[in-house]
Amino acid sequence: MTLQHPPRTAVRLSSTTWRARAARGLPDDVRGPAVDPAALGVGQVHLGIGAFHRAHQAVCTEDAAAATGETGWGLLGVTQRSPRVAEQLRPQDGLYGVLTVGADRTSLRVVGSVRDVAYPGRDTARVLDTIAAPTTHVVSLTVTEKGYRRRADGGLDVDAPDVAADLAAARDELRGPSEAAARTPIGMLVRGLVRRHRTSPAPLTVVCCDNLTDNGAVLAGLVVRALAAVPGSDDVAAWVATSVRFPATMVDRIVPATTDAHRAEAAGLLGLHDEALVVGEPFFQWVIEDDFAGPRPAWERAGATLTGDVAPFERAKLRILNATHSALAYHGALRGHATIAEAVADPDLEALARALVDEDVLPTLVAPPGTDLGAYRDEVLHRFANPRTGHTTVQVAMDGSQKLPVRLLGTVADRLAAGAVPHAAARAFAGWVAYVRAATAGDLVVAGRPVTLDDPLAGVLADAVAGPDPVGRVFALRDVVPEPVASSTAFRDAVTAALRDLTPAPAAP
Ligand code: CS2
Repeated sequence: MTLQHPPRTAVRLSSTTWRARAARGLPDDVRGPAVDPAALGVGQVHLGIGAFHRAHQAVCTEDAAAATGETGWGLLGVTQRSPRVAEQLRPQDGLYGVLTVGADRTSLRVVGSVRDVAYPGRDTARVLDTIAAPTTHVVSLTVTEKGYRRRADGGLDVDAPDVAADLAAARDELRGPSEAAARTPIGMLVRGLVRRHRTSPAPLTVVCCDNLTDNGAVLAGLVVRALAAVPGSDDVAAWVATSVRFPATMVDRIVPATTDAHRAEAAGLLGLHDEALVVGEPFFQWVIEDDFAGPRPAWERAGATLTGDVAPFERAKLRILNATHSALAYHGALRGHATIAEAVADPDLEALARALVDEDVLPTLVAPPGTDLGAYRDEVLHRFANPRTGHTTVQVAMDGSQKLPVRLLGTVADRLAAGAVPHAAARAFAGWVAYVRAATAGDLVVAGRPVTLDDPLAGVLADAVAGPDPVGRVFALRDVVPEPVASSTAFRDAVTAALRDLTPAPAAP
């Protein structure tokens, strides 16, 4: 049976329709906000209000508020380049559903912690005012790897026109409010910090929730670099050094793109149409460095772990979960598998994922306290196998040039430093090169649909893989393959050999 998008006449979720719905009684598998949304004031600004944040931190923030009874932890969510999420959430008074799809149970929860949504193209002034407000204590981010605008050496790309425009606006902001629309998340953050310093320099905590190694320190470094490029901002930089904290975090929940079938399923449970629905697996993990400049939601009362050292959790998650995810996505798509669940059910690909972890990743890791990494690997593969998630290989395959250096090449560098050639990691990397080549040549069809390359470096990559030595040309891209991996002949040869195995031999004449 094909589930259809609910009819346009279905009543839309909003605070009024939700109240009426709840008054009629809810089925066991549907629940409402844990707090009264109307009673919440904004205490946190979130940059990058995509599906991941709404299915992860926004839920935890609401549960933390419910656990303590505090009413100051509502969220102002900020979109990135498009107003779409604002247009989905505003007519719904910020309410949205999270459809949790377990292998054998589905449930729906309406979340009310997002109290306001802003689109930088229109609402930059409001976002800056809210970052500066003394009632705001936390700014958090999920803007994806590419959102940080890092150069190959990890520094901020201050010469990129949009970053430069934001830094010029930050300079204006030193003298008074600059209302120019922010063009990058880092620009929005830095301008917000300048405004806060100018107006009410209360301490602030900036929580990076993206899949980057040492994400807190990385973000702090980008802010410092940005301010160094803003003449006259020394006082702001000194205040940031003393009064703004950047804890590291590890976030984990598989959040596939919402489909019409999900919307229809949610509408069936809720009896209301939800344009802002997000979907997640049952698993949830959030490990946060306990390093805050001021108040924070009591996230530890809502399932998060506050700890002194996030690094072992973050390394294990990036190198086991995210790296095998990518390997399954590229190799899976090349074999025509539409979903990660189908890919991991393919015995060859499950063997590749296990080899990657067992041979190359585990020797580079220190187990986080209380964690058995073998059991963690099995749990991850079990989560991937959940057929209800519907997470597509093509979704995970996106932005490989930004993701692989973080999730795979650290493992490679560590293995090479230990004198080993990481052959399983080479196979994973070769899968990406083959995927890029097939997608840019127009040769990749998954589930009957042609796949094009979705990557900020798509043009450069297409050029690199079109010629006779794709691996050598990709290794020459310093934005993608940094030293010392780039100069390892052994690793390059292993990738070349693995790519050869992935390339069908030309048909006999
Ligand atoms: C995935 C992640 O799309 C991807 O690159 O590997 O989004 C993954 O689902 C999350 O990190 C899980 O926490």
